[in-house]
Amino acid sequence: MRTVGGTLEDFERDLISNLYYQRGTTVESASGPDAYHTLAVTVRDRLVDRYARTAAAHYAANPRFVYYLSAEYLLGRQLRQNLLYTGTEPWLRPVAEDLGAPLEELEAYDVEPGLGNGGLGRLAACLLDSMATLDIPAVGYGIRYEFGIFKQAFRDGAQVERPDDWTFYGNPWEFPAPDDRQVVGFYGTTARSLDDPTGLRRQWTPGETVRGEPSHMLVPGFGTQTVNMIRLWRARASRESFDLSRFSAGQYKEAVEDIVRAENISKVLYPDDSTEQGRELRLKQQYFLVACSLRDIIRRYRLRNTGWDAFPAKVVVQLNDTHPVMAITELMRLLVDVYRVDWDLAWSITRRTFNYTCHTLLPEALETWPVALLERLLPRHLEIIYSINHFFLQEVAATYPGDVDKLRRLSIIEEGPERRVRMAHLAVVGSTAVNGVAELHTRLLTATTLRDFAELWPYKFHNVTNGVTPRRFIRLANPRLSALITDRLGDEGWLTDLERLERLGDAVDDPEFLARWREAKRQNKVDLARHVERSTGVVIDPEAMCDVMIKRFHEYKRQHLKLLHVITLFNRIRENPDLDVVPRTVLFGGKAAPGYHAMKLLIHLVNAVAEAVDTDPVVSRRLKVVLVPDYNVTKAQFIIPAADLSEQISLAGKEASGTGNMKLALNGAVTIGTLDGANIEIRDRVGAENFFLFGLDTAEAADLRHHYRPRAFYEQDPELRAAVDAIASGVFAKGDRALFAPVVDAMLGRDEYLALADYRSYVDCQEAVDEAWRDQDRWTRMSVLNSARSGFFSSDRTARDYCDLIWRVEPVPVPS
Ligand code: F58
Repeated sequence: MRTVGGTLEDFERDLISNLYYQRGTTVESASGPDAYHTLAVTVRDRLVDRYARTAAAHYAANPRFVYYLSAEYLLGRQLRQNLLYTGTEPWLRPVAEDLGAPLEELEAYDVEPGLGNGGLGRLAACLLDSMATLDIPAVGYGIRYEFGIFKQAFRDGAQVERPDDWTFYGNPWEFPAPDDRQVVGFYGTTARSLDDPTGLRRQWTPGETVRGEPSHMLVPGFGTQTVNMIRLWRARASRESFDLSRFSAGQYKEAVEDIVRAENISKVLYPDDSTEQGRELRLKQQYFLVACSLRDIIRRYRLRNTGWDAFPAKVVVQLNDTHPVMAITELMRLLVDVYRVDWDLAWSITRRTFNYTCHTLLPEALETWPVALLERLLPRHLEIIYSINHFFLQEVAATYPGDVDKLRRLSIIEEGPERRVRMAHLAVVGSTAVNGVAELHTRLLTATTLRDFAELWPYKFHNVTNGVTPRRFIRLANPRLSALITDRLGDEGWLTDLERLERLGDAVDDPEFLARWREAKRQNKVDLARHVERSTGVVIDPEAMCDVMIKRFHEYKRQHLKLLHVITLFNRIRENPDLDVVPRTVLFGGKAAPGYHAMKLLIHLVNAVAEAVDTDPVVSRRLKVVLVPDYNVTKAQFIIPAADLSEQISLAGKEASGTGNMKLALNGAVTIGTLDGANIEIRDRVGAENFFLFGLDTAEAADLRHHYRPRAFYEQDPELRAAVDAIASGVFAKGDRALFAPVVDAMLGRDEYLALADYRSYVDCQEAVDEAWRDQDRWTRMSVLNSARSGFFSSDRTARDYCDLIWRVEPVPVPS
């Protein structure tokens, strides 16, 4: 099915033609970017026919569509993916030769669109991939940030952020669609609608308008004909915004002011939710995304449908966290004010249209917006929120008569010195279904963060455990292991039916298979070593255990706990140079938000420890520490296949799910982890004997928090003390005791995430890891079983769960 018609000769002919007519050049004089761009459009064009047939099939079937609204997408590189999905992958080498461009160089131009921060953005990309693969009619909506997630570099070990100018060479994967542009308003005033006696319909006159210009990227399914799309909006000033008279008068800055203001909306992805700065711009982004997307959704709905009654039957909107939740008020505004639908009917339509996925448990990560800001920026939406809240609280009061505290807790408005709108509450009130992203997460969500809502509407809450696409995260990332698996299982069917990996379980008694498995891992480590040496200069030994911690830097994820372990190993080897230790390469990857000073300092410390380890002749033979710069999807695809040990060490009850944990297990890394997020489900499936468990569970952590004294742990445990003291002593800062003092103070002061409490259990568990590693047969069996039993964590299963539990959509096959 994955053939696209045509032969290598056709492909080569198109390539030369595209090079000539699109880039205006020839093979002899083509530059690297010319070659890349030409190859990209030639591959892309092979998806266009499928895309057109998908649109036709959808038009004919008039099905229910899933509209995925997300402020973030981390799509990863497109070239290899689209080669694979069009069946042209084997041609890459001959074609690169034709173009006279080394493959590595071609790939280097394939810049990933970093339109997201971390797991939430990558989950969106995995779900789109799976929906297309399952023939689900779906569109992803997002923002086409001009600058994506910053590029991370290190200066003397400290993180510095550089802008991500990802479209510098152009983006061959997108199609502009200027005909579908939309106009969005901000600020202004509202007034009564004279013909509406209820006062619920009002008129908004915005004080500023901005144009949203869409472009789309194709989202092909694997092994099927469906090609869906992701539509990204870019903010532009309306044409009238350019003040020609001012320009002519030499007032250049003033002449373009409005243009700059408008275009700032899609200028940059927010890497941080902790600073006050730019809050208004961020809210503008959020509203811009939902306003453009809803207008587009309505436009699409009206192509085949009339009236509003059928709207929820044809449209289901999934809100990826609270960032697009203003869509609830925007749909109400459009229905009530613009299309003159009665409030009650509009509300019923709205609630049946939306669903909300929550991705956190940290109360500080639940978005709220100051009422005063909304009043200025989106005055009509604030009125609508007040009305929604009014009717909602009436309902609550009827259910719990006299319970004022309940009203206060449930209200969409948070009272206090500064009144704020609680976006998660608006999301729950305005949605049919609310879901957490792993079983523990959903349980804790309904028991703590959203408990009052879960009591009020228990039927609204669901769990949909996250997943990852096996196409990108094993087939593309790890071709060696994929080939071995395909060889063992007979065909590539496992790529769309990942539970078939289970059959690898039989192979653990086959020494030849185990040897091939181990060899694939070793080769992957050789490749990784080459990358690491090129990007950091550090030479790593492919025979050493590859111990990997890759994720955003955040206190709750506890990179500092891993570092305490590293320093403990460092101390042990220095004290006893003959100690029999398992050689390890500890590989960190991740960015810290630019305003998150504690985590930036920790990054600095990781680099400092890495240097201390590397420059110690005795230690460096057994231990290496590397912080791979600028961790992103591309780097993940290099690192994950080489990993032996997967570090999933967040404090229990803090990580909603994690998805890196799934990618690593799927690629045969064994996890050391706490009972947190999806670790629990991974352990249940791979078997307790193939998982290194340590640390407090959620209930124990919550208990300890009440009377926690980190110093007590520090004082009782000499190794812990030595590790903390080493940081305090300045050995990692050329004697400067002040530099990393805040890290020590945070540990010994509050130690918010109980790292010191979990230290002993963690370090001892690492001993058990070493012991297992020493028996390479045993380790390889564990590795195979981790992979074999990870089938559940395919995002195809996740997408199916959403379809069954929440979306109630059916596949629409696209004919060849
Ligand atoms: C992540 N959230 C969760 N947020 O932390 C992770 O456990 C989960 O597996 C994943 O979502 C997918 O469900 C996450 O990535 C962000 O990136 C925030 C976006 C807004 C700015 C601050 C970071």
